[in-house]
Formats: sequence, structure tokens, C-alpha cells
Amino acid sequence: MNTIQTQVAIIGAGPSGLLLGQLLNKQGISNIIVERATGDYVLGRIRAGILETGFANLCREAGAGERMDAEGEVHQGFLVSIEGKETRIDLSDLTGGKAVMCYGQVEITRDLMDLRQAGDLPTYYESSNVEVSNPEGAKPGLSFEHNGESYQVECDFIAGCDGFHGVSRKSIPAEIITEHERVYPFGWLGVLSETPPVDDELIYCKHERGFALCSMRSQTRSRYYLQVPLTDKVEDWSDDAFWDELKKRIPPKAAERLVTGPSIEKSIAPLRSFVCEPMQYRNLFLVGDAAHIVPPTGAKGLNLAASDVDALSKVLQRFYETGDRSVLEKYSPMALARVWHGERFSWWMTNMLHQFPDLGVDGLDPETFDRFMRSQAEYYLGTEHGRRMIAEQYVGLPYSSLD
Ligand code: RFL
Ligand code: PHB
Repeated sequence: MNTIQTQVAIIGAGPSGLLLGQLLNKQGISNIIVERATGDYVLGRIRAGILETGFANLCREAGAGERMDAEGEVHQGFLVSIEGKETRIDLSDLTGGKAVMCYGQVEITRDLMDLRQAGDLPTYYESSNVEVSNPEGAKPGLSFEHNGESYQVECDFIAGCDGFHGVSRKSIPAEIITEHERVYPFGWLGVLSETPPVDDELIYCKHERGFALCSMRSQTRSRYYLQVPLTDKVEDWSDDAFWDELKKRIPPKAAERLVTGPSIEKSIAPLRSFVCEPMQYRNLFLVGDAAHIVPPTGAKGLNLAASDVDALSKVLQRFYETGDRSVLEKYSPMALARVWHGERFSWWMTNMLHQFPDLGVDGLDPETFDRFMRSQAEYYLGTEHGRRMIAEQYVGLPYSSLD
């Protein structure tokens, strides 16, 4: 048995775990990361593309902003197309100059990984049987297996950054937490291709055939999504079928410009709203997707993970400076205040832009729900104050402060 002593044991080397590790390290707080998968597997998951300014700033603070600033693209607005009628949300104009950064989750994860490796910070990829012990005690621990050897970690705190299916949330006694969940009756089929994006800005489309999103990773790499039934399988969708369906759902002018090509990644993600309250059990803290999930329509998942990381790193820094344990209780309320805003915005955008086939939603029959959503889109997209409300939330609400 190998024994490791550290201040903070982090489970999961996704963006939450890596960013937290980096910020803690900058504050002189020792940490290790234990990850189930290989680094390549983590980098193979094509997910987020849009970073709020708060997240971009946090990456810079962590020392991981250089490539993002050189290669990422600042987006000052995006388009919403409802049945072909386009409205631009001018983020900059509506928010006094704010914008978002278009830079892939894969790239920021790679930058954080490189930084961790350069700092020689302990990271155990391909670990199995990761188990949390004694989270309520003064000396919590973590055990795991790695390269055929057993490890026992003795630490002050555990940060559960292990995503929705991880072990950390399951280590909290059921009676302590309340889980709020909504599963949507459809998924997103995503395609990544080495083709120039169809537009300079993202286009969110509502169409009678379902939602579509035109996004990008660079001037030569595009990311597109289609709303599909949960029963669909990736194998059901040839590249040609994907492009044909996309052309039907996006504005006609965009469809004419669309450059198609072979997919280099294709996957289906289910859509879910989920919050676990509280996000803390004594010395165990839940961070990012381990505590909450949003449907990707508002581009908020990774950005909420970043504000959790910001809150936890501030709380831990204050604790190690003062020894005052009462500050630890601030993490969950601080993080959740922002999480619920992101959950509501993502749910609201999802309802407005998707088709809800054959289903009554929120106790309404399908037709009434559809009318409400059309009215919502007309009102919010058709008025400046409505567009401002969307813009303010899309660029990101302010982070919670510790004091
Ligand atoms: P992750 O990325 O899931 O990382 C968790 C890590 O924990 C590891 N793990 C374990 N390690 C050890 N032991 C165990 N027992 C473990 N169990 C799990 C996993 O292997 C993994 O490496 O969670 P994290 O770090 O909290 O990051 C969250 C983000 O990944 C997520 O919120 C975003 O990707 C959501 N999201 C988007 N967010 C945005 O802010 N903007 C977007 O534009 C955006 N687009 C998206 C998205 C998510 C999508 N999908 C596929 C769900 C688009 C899509 C399609
Ligand atoms: C993406 O580029 O993957 C992306 C962008 C915006 C979203 C969701 C996903 O709302």
C-alpha cells in the first residue's frame, strides 16, 4: 500500500479538476488528481465551445490563457433563427461591451494538462476503484488502484470533479442531499468536421423539424448539432443524412453557403437539467457536472463548472489563511446561487428553441405549450429589453463573492 499526503485530493481530470488543481497550486495548496480514464480519452470528448469572460479570466489567472488568447475567437454576438426569421443578439451592444470566447473544451483541457505536466503536479490517470472514505471526519481519505498498486490518500479535503457519473456524489448519504432533475424527451446529435463554419457567428435555429445549432471551433473546423429523438442511434445517421437534415433546419441563405465534408466525430448527447443540493458534505465538495447538469442550449455547463471552481478555490484559500472552518460552509450557497440562474436560463432557452413532440410540457397540452413558446420568442427576440436579458445571461452573470 502506498500512502500519499496532500491538502486537497481531486477526483477527475476534466476541466473542473484541472483548473481547480492549477488555482490551488498557485495559492501554495498541495493537491493530487486521480482520474479514471487516460489523458487521450479525456481529450477525445468533444463538448463545449463557448467560454464566458469569467471563465476566460480564470484560465488566465491559472496561467492557461496564452493559447486561448492567441487562437480563440471573440464573438460579439450570435443569431437566432425562428422558422427562418433571423434575429441577431448583439452581445457587445446589449451588455456594454461584453462578449464570449469561442475556444473548444478540448483545447482548454489540453492547455491545463500541459501546465500540470510542466509543473510536475501529481496526476494519476487510469486509476480504478476510486473510493472516498470518512468525508465527515477531520482526516478524510481516498483510496484507488493505479498500475496494479493500491494507494491511500490522506488529505484535508476532497473535491469531487468527477462529472455526472462519478463516485463523489454517490459517497454522500442520501438523506443529506436533494436531487432536482428533468430529463428532456430528445438528444443532440453532434458532428465535427474539417470544413469552414457556415457563418462568423453561431446560429441557433428553431424549425418545425426540430432544433439545430451551427457552431465552430476555428475558421477551418465546424461543429453542428441537430435535435433528434432519444431512440435514434449514431449509426442511424450517415454524414449525408446529417447534412441534408441540417440544410432543412437552418436559414435558406446559410444552407446555400454550407460547406459539407466527412464527419471527424459524431455523437448523441441526452439533454438533462439536474441539481444536487447542497454541493457539499463536510470535507467533500462537489464541483461542476458532479453537482449539476444543464442542457447545452445556453452554453452554460462548463461555465458553471468554472464558477464553482472559482468559489471553491477562494473558500479553501481563505480557510488555509485563517484556519476559520466557518468559511467552508459558504461554498455551496455561493456556487448554487449562480447554478440556479444558469439552470433556469438553459431550461428556458431549451423550451423556446426545441420541438416537444407529442408531449404536454409542464402540465400543458403540446399545442398550448407551442403557442406559449412562440409568444416567448416573439416577445424576447422582438424587443431590445428582451434581447438584453438574453445577452446578459449568455455572456455570463457575475461570479459570487466570498464577502
Ligand atoms: P467532466 O468533463 O465530465 O469531467 C469529469 C472527469 O471525471 C472523471 N471521472 C472519474 N475519475 C476518477 N474516478 C471516477 N470514479 C470517475 N468518474 C468520472 C471522468 O473520466 C472525467 O475526466 O466534468 P467537469 O470537469 O465538471 O466539466 C464539465 C463540462 O465537461 C460540461 O459541463 C460541458 O461540456 C457542458 N457543455 C457545454 N458547456 C459550456 O459551458 N458551453 C458549451 O458550449 C457546452 N457545450 C456541453 C456542450 C456538453 C455537451 N455534452 C456532450 C454533454 C455541448 C455538448 C454536446
Ligand atoms: C459547441 O460549440 O459545442 C456549442 C456551442 C454553443 C452551445 C452548445 C454547444 O450552446
